[in-house]
Amino acid sequence: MSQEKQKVAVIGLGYVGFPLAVLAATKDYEVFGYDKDEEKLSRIEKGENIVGEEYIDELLPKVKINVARDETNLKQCKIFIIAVPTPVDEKYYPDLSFVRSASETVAKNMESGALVVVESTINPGVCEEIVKPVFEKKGWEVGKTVYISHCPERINPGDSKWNVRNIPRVAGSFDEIGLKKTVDFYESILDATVMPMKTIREAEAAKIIENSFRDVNIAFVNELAKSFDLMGIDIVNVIRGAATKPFAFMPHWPSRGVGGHCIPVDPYYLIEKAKENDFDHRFLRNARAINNSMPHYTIELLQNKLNEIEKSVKGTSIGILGVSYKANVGDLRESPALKVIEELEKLGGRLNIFDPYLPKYSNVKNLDEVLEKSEVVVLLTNHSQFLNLPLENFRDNGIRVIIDGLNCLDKEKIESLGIIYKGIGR
Ligand code: SAJ
Repeated sequence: MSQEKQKVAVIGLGYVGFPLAVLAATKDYEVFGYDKDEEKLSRIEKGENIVGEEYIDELLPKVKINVARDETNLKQCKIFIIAVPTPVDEKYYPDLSFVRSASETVAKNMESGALVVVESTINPGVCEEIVKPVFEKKGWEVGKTVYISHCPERINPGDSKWNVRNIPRVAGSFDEIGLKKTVDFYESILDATVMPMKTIREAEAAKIIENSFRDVNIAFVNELAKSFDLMGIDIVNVIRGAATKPFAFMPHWPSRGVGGHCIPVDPYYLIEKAKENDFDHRFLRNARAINNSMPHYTIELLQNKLNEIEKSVKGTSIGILGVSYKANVGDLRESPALKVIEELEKLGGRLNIFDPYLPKYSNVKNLDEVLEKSEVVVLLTNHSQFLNLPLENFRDNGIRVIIDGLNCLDKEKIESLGIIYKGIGR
């Protein structure tokens, strides 16, 4: 008689929870998926790859994910993974309501001895101040009848190399038993190392600094881009040159701004948390302000180039190439393109918007239509489809100015075609 599989519940079946559920189901676990979104649940029941990642396509046919519509079905699980969103609100305050409500669902539907792992990105202190009290209020004793850990997700959407299987992790818990249970679980499903942290706060802090590191480095080159624009220096070439140094330099690239669910969000977790100790993360705040200024800076570049041809934004037909925050995915979260579009509309621009991954957000059918209808073009997402377009198409359609918000087009070639080109810092 084969040994009964251990049951794992994944709460939150998005770009983090769903790949983890699939991966665990390929190992010696029976997986139960729980999510508030009925559409997601029915698509999973139909065996659909709801995140669209290619490596999931290979794994999906081999697995079965039990969709738990009734939360009491979760009672049979011994391991609970919480992978719900942790966005910030319009004032950039962390919204932990999803983590709280997921914790309540688990605390109501578990049995003694369960392991609860929060994967969502949270600031240091959340497991102690938000998650742990939820379980204690339900009568569970952390370290005895429930074990609570944090193993921050590191999913990189659209990345063909690094994915839930092979990305190393860190893990922290309130006690040694909880830590061991957590490391054992992740080592049983990952082809990657799991570094045990000394405290749960260390694990919470690790993820926050990973992404804050990226945000401040992008802000660094964005500030350089503005300065070098005034000096007539091509910042992209300068960074390429600096990157020939084989140590102690890590290239980042200026752009129309920083979008996504992680990089522009996570630093605010630290900024807000530190305020409780009257500490001001000035450096992180300044980096956020620089990155948040880039959509407007992109418009200033457009206005300067329109002036060169005696035009203004008002009344000009402007092609917008890309709305997604990242290449070759259709994701609008914190997308800088949305801020550029909003401001251009306020200035009276007539926008022809096309994103191949976001047809609902496009107001023209395809790339050809954008070029036919537009006098100037602003590229805001470096989708491969845009990079593969022969540049002569811009000239043949009479495009007079190209603003390259991702510095991804061939500046020299475009200028040789008689088109005015401006990138971010080049
Ligand atoms: N961006 C720049 N310049 C850069 C890099 C990115 O302007 O040099 C912009 C992008 O256009 C995008 C935003 O920043 O709008 C975020 O880009 P990203 O490549 O960081 O993409 P994300 O948001 O998917 O970040 C994920 C993160 N993964 C997790 O949080 C688990 C991040 O930690 C990874 O470092 C990142 O992928 C990655 O390495 O690609």
